Amino acid sequence: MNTSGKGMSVRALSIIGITCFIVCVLLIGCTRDSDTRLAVDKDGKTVVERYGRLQVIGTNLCNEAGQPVQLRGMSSHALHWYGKYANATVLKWLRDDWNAQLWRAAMYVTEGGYMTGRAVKFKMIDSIEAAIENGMYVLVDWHVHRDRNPNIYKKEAIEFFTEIAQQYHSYPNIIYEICNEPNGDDVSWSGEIKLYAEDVIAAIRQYDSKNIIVVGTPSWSQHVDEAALDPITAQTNIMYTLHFYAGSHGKELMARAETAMDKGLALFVTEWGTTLNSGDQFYPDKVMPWLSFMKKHNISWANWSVNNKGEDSGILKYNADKEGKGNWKESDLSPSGIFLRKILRNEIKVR
Ligand code: IDC
Repeated sequence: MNTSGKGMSVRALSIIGITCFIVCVLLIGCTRDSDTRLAVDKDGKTVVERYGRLQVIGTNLCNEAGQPVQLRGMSSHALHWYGKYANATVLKWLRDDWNAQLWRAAMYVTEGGYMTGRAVKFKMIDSIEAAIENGMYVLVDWHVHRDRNPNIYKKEAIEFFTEIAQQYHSYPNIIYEICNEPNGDDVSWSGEIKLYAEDVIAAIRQYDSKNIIVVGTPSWSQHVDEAALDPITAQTNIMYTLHFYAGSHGKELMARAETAMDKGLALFVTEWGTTLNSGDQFYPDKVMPWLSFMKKHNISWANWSVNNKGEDSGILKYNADKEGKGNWKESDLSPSGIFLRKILRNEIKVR
């Protein structure tokens, strides 16, 4: 009798033990999710309040405590065309309804941007102020694109970043992105981009010794492997830009990214699209492997982009939210917008 009673209790104990173990695993899983994937947590703390000053350790972006983090959020379209969304109301909407932790403010250098209209700088300032107000991180993007070689406007870039660093160095929200997409066969990493980067980084570091600086890489930020052969070693908290458009880029680019990480580079996908690199057509199925890849490697990202131009990569339908007020209904969103919102809200699971 006694023995069988003992047998029962051992069995009962082991069932209780296993159940506790499963519950603990689930709880740890959920805690990890709520810690790493919420713009605002259940206690009302914003991501910047929780993570503080970011730092690069090895190939990882880490919080102030040294734990790897993955930031996820949205990019603006060109601030001089669609700067109406660069305000605290839209960012709050992106934070609270979309669960976005990050805003990328894309300030084009040419194509009607900074070089021909310095007033666009105030859209950048609005973005930074809105991000600070909402406890979000903000990528301050010097959007080299058609101008190809960042050295052409290096003097202006140095002036611009010096001013931003002087004004905002005390805010952990700021992430400097010093050249979006250098491109062209004559614009190599060691011959052009690295030299530009070293000068701009030195200018920023005069005032801001800590905040992360992300450096563009050759061929529209698709050759992180070339930067990995000759990285910037004089400074810390440096990351490298990787860009992809899911309809155009797949395994080959992921392999290049892995090569770079194996060599010790920390990567940041400051821009990616659900479309072809032209911005057309929508490829949700081709996005999923990329999202898994970025989750696996803890690579932070911003999706292109918040606009109502009617392009497939834009999250708003043509002419929706003409004034930049946020408060979007599902009927305001493009297919890409509906998809992105679900990804950010963790309603589509990324494995
Ligand atoms: C595109 C915009 C488009 C605009 C064009 C101007 O989506 O509306 O007319 O710029 O040059 C990038 C660039 C980004 C591009 C985007 C899509 O960083 O500026 O935006 N893209 O083509 N790199 C790869 C794709």
